[in-house]
Amino acid sequence: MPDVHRLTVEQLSEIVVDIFARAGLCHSQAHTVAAVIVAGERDACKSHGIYRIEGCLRTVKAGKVRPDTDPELHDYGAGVIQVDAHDGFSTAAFALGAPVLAERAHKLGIAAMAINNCTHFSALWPEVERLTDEGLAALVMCPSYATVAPSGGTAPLLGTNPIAFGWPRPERPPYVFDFATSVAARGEIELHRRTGTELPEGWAIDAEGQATTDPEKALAGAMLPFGNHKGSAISTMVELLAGAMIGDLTSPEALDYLGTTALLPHHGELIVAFSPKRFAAGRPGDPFARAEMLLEAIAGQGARLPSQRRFTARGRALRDGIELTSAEMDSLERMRKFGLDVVN
Ligand code: NDP
Ligand code: PYC
Repeated sequence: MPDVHRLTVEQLSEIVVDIFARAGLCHSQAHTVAAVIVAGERDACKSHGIYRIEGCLRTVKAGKVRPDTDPELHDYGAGVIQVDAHDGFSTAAFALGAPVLAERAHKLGIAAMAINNCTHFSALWPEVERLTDEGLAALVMCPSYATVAPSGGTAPLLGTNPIAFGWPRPERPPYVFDFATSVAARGEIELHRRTGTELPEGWAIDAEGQATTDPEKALAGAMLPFGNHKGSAISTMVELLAGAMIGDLTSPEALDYLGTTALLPHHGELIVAFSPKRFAAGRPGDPFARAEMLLEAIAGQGARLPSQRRFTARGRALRDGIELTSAEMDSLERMRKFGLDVVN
């Protein structure tokens, strides 16, 4: 018999919210954290799905994230708004600030939101899609903790520093890309470690700076930026804009603060929203129609657009349910029953 359990999005959400509520998360934290984790499973993004719950619980237990805090919005009517997460999860801070960010971008053409003092572990596309749903283009980025060697370097310094972009499309899912600026997300390496599979070549170096395909050695050594010096430079930009510029921790500082990569990183996040209508005002052509010509030309060559796999997985999950293995169901049940006692 196949080892597959099918749950609806609502069923899985109920379980994950319950786990977090029992672990002491208040309503806003539990619901927003559960939402991104369930969205990860729904969209077949396993590196940021239910396996992250354990890390959340460990970070709560270590006292490095406040489970019962509410974020605070600082808005003076300008193009930059700030949300202090008060050492809670970034997801609750984003949920508070997103409507104000969207309103401001529609009004001014461009607006930015800095989230400070947050624990951040999630994929960025749920936030990008929140803004493309409002007809806005969006750019989101954050540091992580020092686990990636700069191109030409030999030791961890940069984070896996994700960057994501979204463009709204009429009558279709948005154009969205979202990736780590390392060759792969650290979550992917952890999943290889758990399944005992070798890494593809070129992902990481060991503690002596030698190339390795062993996930244990990679985790003890350093990951590599994608595209050599190009990924390294984009990753550095993320440190500057979403770390130094917003007055929050860079990846090396985030690692110093935690002292370990076994807990989820604490730092800030930068979200920029653009109104294509405002930028294109007075210029020839409709920006959305022109974008369609480009995107259709890309797809017309047989190239797949980023997020296409994810949207297909979402459609399947909404139709047939989210598939989890018995081991995953057991793990959820254990976390629900024993809460913070399941983690050290
Ligand atoms: P992937 O390499 O799996 O995917 C990156 C992007 O490229 C996705 O948008 C993906 O779309 C797209 N893509 C993949 N293959 C193709 C292809 N052949 N043609 C066109 N597009 C393609 O992502 P990563 O492993 O780098 O990152 C995974 C997640 O980890 C991200 O969501 C990121 O935000 C998150 N992350 C979070 C961190 C944090 O600190 N919070 C740190 C690092 C990563 P599709 O999904 O449809 O395959
Ligand atoms: O997968 O690289 C990663 C990651 C780091 C923090 C959250 N996700």
